[in-house]
Amino acid sequence: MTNQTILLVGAPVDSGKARQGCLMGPDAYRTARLPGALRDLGHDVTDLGNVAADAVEIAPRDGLNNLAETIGWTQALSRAAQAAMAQGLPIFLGGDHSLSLGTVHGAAAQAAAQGRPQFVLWLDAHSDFHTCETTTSGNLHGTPLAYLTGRMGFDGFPPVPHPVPEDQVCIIGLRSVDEPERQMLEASNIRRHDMRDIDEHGIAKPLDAFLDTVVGAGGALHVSLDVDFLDPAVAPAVGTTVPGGATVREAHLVMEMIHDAGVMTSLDLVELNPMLDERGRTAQLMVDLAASALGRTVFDRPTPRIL
Ligand code: EXY
Ligand code: MN
Ligand code: MN
Ligand code: MN
Repeated sequence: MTNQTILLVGAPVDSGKARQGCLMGPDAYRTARLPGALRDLGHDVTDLGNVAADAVEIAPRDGLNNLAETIGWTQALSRAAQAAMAQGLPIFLGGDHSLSLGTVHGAAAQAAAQGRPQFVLWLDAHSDFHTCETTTSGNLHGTPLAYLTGRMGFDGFPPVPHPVPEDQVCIIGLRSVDEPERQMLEASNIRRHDMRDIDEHGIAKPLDAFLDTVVGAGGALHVSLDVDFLDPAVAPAVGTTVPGGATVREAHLVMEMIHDAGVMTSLDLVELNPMLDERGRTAQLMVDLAASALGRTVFDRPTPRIL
């Protein structure tokens, strides 16, 4: 794989849920040496700093938390994603998962401009498939996949002129799905693999099938990696831990296969809450996973740094 131009885009979004702390995520990734880890692999890395949310005035809506702020982030991050994708491969340093409302919106617009089909790989314990009408928590980090696949119920958000087709979305890692999400998922063509599926068949087979589809279509692949995809025993720094998640090696294998497929065009690192971390180990694991997705192999891992 040739060296790539990588743009780091800080997205300190904390509006998608009640518990605060994800706004510190971008600096935790910088402190855990994400830029250096990618440069060590030979990539050209530019840190574009942090995006700021647009100021949006919209009446609060009952049952939805931080609506105006989240719309402001969606607008700003969609523009930032389109601009960065024109220059290289952006890595969005989150920030909670509501940031993907904007990053994938922008990525899909850029892919459409290039005439490439957009694919999305969602690595998450949750399906994040609520609309503003079905959410009971009111936390908008639980909604991006519904918005991005073009569902109704997102009044006030930017229109979605390039919805990602359902059969071009694959969720891996599921183990916490709310009833309305389950019903909508079952009525959809979204590819989904829960942890039982992974236990029974392994993680490589469904991922390989999806990546083959992306490669065959000449697609652009956006990867959205939620910290809670991982088992909380190895990744405690997230507010929405669910036991029974991916192991360190399963997660690395996913990233290594993504690298080998050569189709990743953008990446989100989301939901890291440094307030909940233990000596930076979750931040460090996320950095190592990003490095695997960008070409680090099992044979060239450096001796771990002691944080
Ligand atoms: N389904 C739950 C809700 O809507 O509140 C939990 C969503 C958690 C979303 C996290 C980030 O993946
Ligand atoms: Mn998520
Ligand atoms: Mn999650
Ligand atoms: Mn294959």
